[in-house]
Amino acid sequence: MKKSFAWLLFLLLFAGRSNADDGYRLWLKYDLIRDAAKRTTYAQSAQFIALTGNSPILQTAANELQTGLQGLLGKTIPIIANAGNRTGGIVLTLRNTPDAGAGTLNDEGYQIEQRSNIQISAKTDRGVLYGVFALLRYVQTGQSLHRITLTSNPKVRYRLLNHWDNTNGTIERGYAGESLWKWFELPATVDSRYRDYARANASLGINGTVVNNVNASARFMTDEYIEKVAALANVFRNYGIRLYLSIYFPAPKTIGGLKTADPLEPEVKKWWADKTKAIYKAIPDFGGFLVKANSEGEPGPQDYGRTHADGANMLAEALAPYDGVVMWRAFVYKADPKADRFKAAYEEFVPLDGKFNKKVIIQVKNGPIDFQPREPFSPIFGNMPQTPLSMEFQITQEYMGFATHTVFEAPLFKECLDSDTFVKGKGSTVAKVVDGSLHGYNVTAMAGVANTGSDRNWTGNPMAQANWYAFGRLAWDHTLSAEAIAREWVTMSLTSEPKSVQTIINMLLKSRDIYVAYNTPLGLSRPWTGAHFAPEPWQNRSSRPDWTAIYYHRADSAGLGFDRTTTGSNALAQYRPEVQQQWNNVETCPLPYLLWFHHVPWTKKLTNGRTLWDELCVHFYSGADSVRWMQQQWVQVKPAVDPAIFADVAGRLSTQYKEAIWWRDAWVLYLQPFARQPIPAPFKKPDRTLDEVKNLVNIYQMR
Ligand code: GCV
Repeated sequence: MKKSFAWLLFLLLFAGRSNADDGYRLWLKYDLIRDAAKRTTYAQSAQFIALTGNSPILQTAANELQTGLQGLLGKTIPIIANAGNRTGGIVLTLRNTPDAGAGTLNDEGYQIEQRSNIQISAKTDRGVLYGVFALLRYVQTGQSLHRITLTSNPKVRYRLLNHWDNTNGTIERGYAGESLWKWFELPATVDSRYRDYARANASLGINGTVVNNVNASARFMTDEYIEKVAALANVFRNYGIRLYLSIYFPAPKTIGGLKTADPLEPEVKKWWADKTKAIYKAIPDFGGFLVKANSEGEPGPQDYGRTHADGANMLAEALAPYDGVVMWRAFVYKADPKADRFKAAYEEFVPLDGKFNKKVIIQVKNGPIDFQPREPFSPIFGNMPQTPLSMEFQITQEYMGFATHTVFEAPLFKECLDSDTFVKGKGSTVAKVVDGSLHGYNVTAMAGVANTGSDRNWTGNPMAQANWYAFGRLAWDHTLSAEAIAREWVTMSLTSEPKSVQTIINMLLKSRDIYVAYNTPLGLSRPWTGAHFAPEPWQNRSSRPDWTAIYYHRADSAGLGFDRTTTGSNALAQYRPEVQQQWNNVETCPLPYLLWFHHVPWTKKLTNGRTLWDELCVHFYSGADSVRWMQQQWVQVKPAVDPAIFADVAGRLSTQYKEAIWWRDAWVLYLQPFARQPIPAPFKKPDRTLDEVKNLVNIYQMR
């Protein structure tokens, strides 16, 4: 009897959610706060919303505040034009002069202060909108508004999602359905989901979106598509989000009828200038161009004997009359069997430092290879002091188990941002390069390759919403901890029951290391080919050497790993001596990076006393076992989480477990003949053969 009462109480207090949550509302659920006393306290400070000023974004801010509070407090808070002498409300104000109290704010920052009213002030309407979402977050996470005083400025200026979406509705590396953009229907039909997409992003402070794939179609430069994207931009604008386009470098030829796309040819320059003008006519706040050129078969300026700088500067000149930028990607590598792909981007870009137009930002992936589960930071960071560098993270889980595996990426993002480049002495972190504080640039950016799609819950795996959330929050403020971000997301999206919140946070924070352990431990990388999902460490044939698995792990009878010291490719020389020192000695190199930089004998004793082979086995086996642990953790939170979401995640975790064992078996069975070592106790030899695992992979790769 007593027990059932307690259970009922628990449900009343914490199960603040509607039935059968489909995940659509993301972290903007705004379910009624069950605790009436708390509700009353919040309501006392939110008796009205006063909106001084007038702009579509300010109106959005007031409406969002009203919608959020309506859900959380269960009543409609009136929006009024002026607070006058009234107290106990929330006042949204634009303060343009620094002495008016917003002196410490940058253009998009906000200040929240409780005096007789709660004042949300900012220099721009976007700042007010971000302040509104911050206030709602406070309430959603149960924090007190009493004497709240909060000032927050975004640390980088351009905070963007990059969508790798194609004209036919597919998404390159998308695992949550089709593209959100319904190109066949646009511009006449404007799906209401575009607005929901915009508000989710605005709630995180994301202020730009590149809507099409970097492997771009020239069609986006046609009048037909400019009209379509303009319809999207019209929706995004009210949420402070600017639209950008990826461009196909030879577009002047393919759709412009020119004989060349040489960036130094006057007719090519004119074509881009005219095209840019047409885009701005349709989209006055257009953000600019994102470019993948001379990369993985995409054409670019080098096809005409020109440099990346020539190409980027030509586009920057076209953008000169407007407030737009060029984001030129540094993801390049040539098919040279003797070269080390690790070094390629640095070799092409660092010599161009100082040669780019001031409107150009070079967009650099976090690591030197390609979004691996764990990579050292790209050595470009810190080594182009005269060029703004943007961080490109991948939110979509191309190499992280797609939407099946639960991998919380905030620890990965943080690991890279907090890495020390030492370019200006200790403390010269990658984050300080990206936010411009190290080299004094004010054109700063961070981009995340989106994991959104047409699935009702946006990201396929409900837990992957946390990665979209984490990217946005870190783009705003890279000093936030992964734990703080996880806590916000869990509380707003899954449950507010304290024990369950903690259990899910623990699970999320460990999930990335768990994935690395069964997938690519100790600094292994790219054991995949085409699909980027199934293990294929044996893969030794491809159209290019750096698209085989053996190129990366280099397993042989002597050992495992890629020697990037002076006896090997010497890629380490691209880092400062202090960084080199951390990694260049096999005796002291931290284990997570060991095989990135060293070819290590199988029986070599590592810093923890185990041999390399034994240590690998510990990772493969304990990694797979830890997925079991994640399943157990998830079961514990069942009473506190929506049943539909619970079941969805539970199903994915069970597949993840099966696949983790698959990964473990593939690696162990493939590597053992090289290592010629027994599988150490207490681990058991896989109960299938290497051929059986290979067969599974072959079937997986079939159409
Ligand atoms: C958009 C990797 C991915 C490609 C992607 C490329 C890039 O190679 O597999 O799908 O192309 O990175 O970032 O340009």
